[in-house]
Amino acid sequence: MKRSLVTTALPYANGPVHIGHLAGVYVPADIYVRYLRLKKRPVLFVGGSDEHGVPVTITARKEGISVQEVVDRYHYLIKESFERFGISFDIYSRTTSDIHHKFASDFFRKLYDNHKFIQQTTEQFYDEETHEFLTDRNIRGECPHCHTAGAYGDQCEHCGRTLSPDELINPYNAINGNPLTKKATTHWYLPLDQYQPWLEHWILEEHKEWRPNVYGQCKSWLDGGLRPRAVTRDLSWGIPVPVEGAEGKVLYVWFDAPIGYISNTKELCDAQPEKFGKWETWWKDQDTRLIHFIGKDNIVFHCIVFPVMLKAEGSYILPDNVPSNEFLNLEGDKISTSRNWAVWLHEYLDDFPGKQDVLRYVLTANAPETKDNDFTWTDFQARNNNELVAIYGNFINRAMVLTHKYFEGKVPQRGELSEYDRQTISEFIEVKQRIEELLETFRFRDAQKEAMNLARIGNKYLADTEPWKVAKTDMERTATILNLSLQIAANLSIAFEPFLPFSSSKLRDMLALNSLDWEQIGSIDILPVGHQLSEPSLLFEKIDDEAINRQLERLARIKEENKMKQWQAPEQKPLTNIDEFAKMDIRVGKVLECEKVKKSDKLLRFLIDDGKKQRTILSGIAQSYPNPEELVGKQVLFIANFPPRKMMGQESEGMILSAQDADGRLVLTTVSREVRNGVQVG
Ligand code: B3M
Ligand code: ZN
Repeated sequence: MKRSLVTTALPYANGPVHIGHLAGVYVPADIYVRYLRLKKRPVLFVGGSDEHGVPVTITARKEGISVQEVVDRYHYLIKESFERFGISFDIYSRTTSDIHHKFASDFFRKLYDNHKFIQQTTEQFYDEETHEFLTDRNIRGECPHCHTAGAYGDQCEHCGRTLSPDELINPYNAINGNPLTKKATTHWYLPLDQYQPWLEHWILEEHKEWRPNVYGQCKSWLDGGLRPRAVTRDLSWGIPVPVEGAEGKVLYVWFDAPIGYISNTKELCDAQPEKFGKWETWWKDQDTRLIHFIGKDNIVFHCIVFPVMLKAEGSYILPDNVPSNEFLNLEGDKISTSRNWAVWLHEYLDDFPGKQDVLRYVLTANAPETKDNDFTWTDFQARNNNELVAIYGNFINRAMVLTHKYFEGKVPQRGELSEYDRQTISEFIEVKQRIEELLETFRFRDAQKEAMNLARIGNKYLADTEPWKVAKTDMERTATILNLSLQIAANLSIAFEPFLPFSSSKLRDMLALNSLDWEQIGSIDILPVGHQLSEPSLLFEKIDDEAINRQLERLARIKEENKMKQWQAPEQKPLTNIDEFAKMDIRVGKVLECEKVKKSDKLLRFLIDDGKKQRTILSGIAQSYPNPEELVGKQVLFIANFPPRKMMGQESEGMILSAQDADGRLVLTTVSREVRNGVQVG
């Protein structure tokens, strides 16, 4: 029997974790590991925080604290979030540990000694004052394309073009504004190109079973031709490059982070050898299958770069599968830590205490396994109320309550089975094999659907057989129905264990079921006759509109704040002149009437005293002024000499001037002191 080593991407300790992390990586991995454990197959589940890289250093600088403080704060927060959601790691460690530093350093040194790297010296941007080389993100300057100031060394956020720092006009240090010079620096590169033929065979020929999104991404990298990649950086935060003369250089974060999978395994095995054996067995024995759970932005590192590192080292096994998910969006928008567009796990638990399984359920039901998917709060509520509560919870509650009512909470004796009983049994008996097939092939969404089907079968069975009615005339039949229902409930507590571990354990408590044996799924003799059940309690609770609205309001608030934050004054238009301006007849007029145009949600109809006559002007600002009456009596600026034009069947004579605020709201322009109606502006 092959043993499985399951790893999950090491999240950057630069912020809390959110539902995207959980849905993409940690819940599927946890389902898989729990399943393997239930199948009694040897498995090791390794996680940890990625504490190197540039972003943590930027956060530290921004907040005026040390990098160590940043990674400490988030490492413990992330670790706790995972624990609270039942992600059952055997170890969750961190890449700042001494063990990891030494291990990654030795790994590098071995490749170095065996001449696996190429060494190259290039000219890079340098800050003479702070004595540091800058990463692309930390270099800013004028965009060579649209000439916006402050474009980043890797991209101009204004025109969206990808840049390299060399293209920037007058590059400067983004952190202190210092001008930059060029200086020569030496780095070590992993010659990926040399491994291209091997990778093509190993992935494209030998791993056709990988998910199409993973296989496809690898193929396109390979088709594009691989190039050497630098595995060192000029930075002070990280693992020092263990080579003479490499002072001030550290291992590139993507070089050391995947080694974290190995060093964390070593940390665990060294601490508890009797329980977990030797770390080498997990990493070097051909009977281990290595499985990396990751998000799609990490595919190249896990399918190409890390395998090349392992291959170059020579004594390691290679990943057997890399079940990577696509992305989960939130209410239609990409999840973003910097824009606070996320549902943070620690906040979710404050808002929905005890409802870990609800989130696990919804994230698996919507898992972005084959394409990007969307998390919405209304779907969350619907899945809880209509599936977990109405089907699974309802079934369990009825079975429990009725058994207490008619049989003092003891599992009653089954009599002869009816045709319908037999049909029900035959339906759920196949569920085990189907769930297994789906889990073995990493189709967690469908696997959970099968488990839910089992609950559906049970719920339908009770609804159809109506034991509460039968009990009036036939206790023997009632006993049979409830016995079967309780057996299905026991089945559910096992089948749902990988997906909803908290509810499964609660259900087993209710059923007073101590054992947990996966192989019993499909059996109708899990609970012996006369077995005393515990008191019933609700397995799931309804989530009301109020709780959902609170979440939606929070997101709406964040969206508003982001709009304001991201706003930038628009670029100046091309030069014009006084003659062009003089053609515009801009005047002041007083609002006499203002009302909504019927059947239009955008237009307001203004009646204006323009000093000579009353004129009607239609203006598309209704959404910014929900109470148009408030504008009556105000003086506004308008262009008087636009040709009249018809809108929604009414003629508009001119255009009222308004300013568009950062949040998109339109604000009418006016004069700072009352003037005569009809005066000109210029
Ligand atoms: N920390 C990137 C990420 O969180 C990186 C993963 C490392 S896995 C070895 O997406
Ligand atoms: Zn630009």
